[in-house]
Amino acid sequence: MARTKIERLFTRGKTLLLAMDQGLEHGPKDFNIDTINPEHVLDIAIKGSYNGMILQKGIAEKYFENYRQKIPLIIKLNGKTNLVKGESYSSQNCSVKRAISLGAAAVGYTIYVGSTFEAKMFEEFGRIEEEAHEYGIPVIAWMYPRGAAIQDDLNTDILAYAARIGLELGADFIKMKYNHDLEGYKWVVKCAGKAKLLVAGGEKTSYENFLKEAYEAMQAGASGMAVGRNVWQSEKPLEITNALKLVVFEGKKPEQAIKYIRA
Ligand code: FBP
Repeated sequence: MARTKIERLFTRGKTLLLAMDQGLEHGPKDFNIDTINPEHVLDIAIKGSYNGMILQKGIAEKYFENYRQKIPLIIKLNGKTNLVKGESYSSQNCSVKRAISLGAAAVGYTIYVGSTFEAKMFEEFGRIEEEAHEYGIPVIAWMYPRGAAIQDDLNTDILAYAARIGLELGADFIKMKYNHDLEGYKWVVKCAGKAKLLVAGGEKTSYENFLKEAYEAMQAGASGMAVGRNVWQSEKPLEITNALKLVVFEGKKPEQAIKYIRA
């Protein structure tokens, strides 16, 4: 088995990834006349020196060629729309081999922990994890508790369980939501063990809230963030990026970092 190259996604042991798979997950409502063009968001990723760009394969195929040398690519191998109701299942739509031919430095896959389709996602993820590691690339698992069995998807014990499952299944990175329980989240990070925990951004909120969330996540021991809407839906995507970098890479407090966003 090849040695998994995870270092290329880090800056001084931490990472900041930009995600743009929301067109599939949520639909065009997340975008405006500028951000609907993938190149607009890719330019933010380059100018902001993100450690990686998360895309579905269709966007990578048609837009990533000119960015190939500039930023590591992470291909999300599964996805779903928000049109289908009921138990959540995110099906695989791209192979590891195809992702690698597109230049992927890592691959990602969402598991809805607690869904009645959980076993199916474990199986798909198991195959992906083995194949990706054969090629020597890391795997990011979006570990999202969701389904009728989950009463509170942000419950600390549930998040801790989801993080542990990610470790047990072989993920190198576990991407999950933050639940504003700083002390409890330290346990969540511990449960992820040697898998690196990355916090997802979520719906757009104020700069203050976003930076506070990032700060708390880092205080809890997270290895970084994988964010989307809070950056590219912002009127000041590069300024919020710079503020976020101060928090993630330099441990600056939110009230210090926010000064870098001009009024
Ligand atoms: P955001 O920072 O915009 O929330 O993006 C992170 C992410 O994990 C995306 O990769 C994905 O499209 C989205 O969140 C899914 O979130 P949800 O399933 O909660 O709608």
